[in-house]
Amino acid sequence: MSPRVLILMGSRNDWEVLKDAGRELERLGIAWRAHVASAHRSLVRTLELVRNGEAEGVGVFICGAGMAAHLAGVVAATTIRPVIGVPLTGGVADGLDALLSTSQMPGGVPVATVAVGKAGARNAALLAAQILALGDRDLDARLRCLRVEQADAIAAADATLAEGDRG
Ligand code: RP5
Repeated sequence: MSPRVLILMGSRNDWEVLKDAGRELERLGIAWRAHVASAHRSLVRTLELVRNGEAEGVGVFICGAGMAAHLAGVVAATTIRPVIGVPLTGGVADGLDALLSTSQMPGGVPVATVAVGKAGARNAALLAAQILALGDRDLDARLRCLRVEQADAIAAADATLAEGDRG
């Protein structure tokens, strides 16, 4: 099946975090594919993967990178499909460097930047799903169910607080 979401990561070491995006997409029944593709170490191949993905019908790109995290920006410069950047920890500022590199794009080439690390990887998948759901009623329904389940889980967690814990 052709992927609707392409996950790219700057290093094999980033997969430990980015796999949470794949897991979330899987849960929502969205076809996806992942590649290690560095903006710095393998630029030409990265551009090829983006162009091939676009030709295959990829609707959203998720790009995770740490340190001088230029992957999402380079991908956004190559495609007009939405690009979601996931900044990763590591480097001298432990994620703050990647957050700024990913989010501070010049006007004209947007990257939707999510939180640093695993929460960001998960939210990148959900945001990709929300974008795709604009043209997919079944996916829209699955996302609405997920929100209800999430709220139910919080209510269930609240119910586990002992009376004394409530003050
Ligand atoms: C970035 O540099 C990668 O996204 C990774 O997060 C970071 C370090 O890469 P490795 O040295 O771990 O391969 O390009």
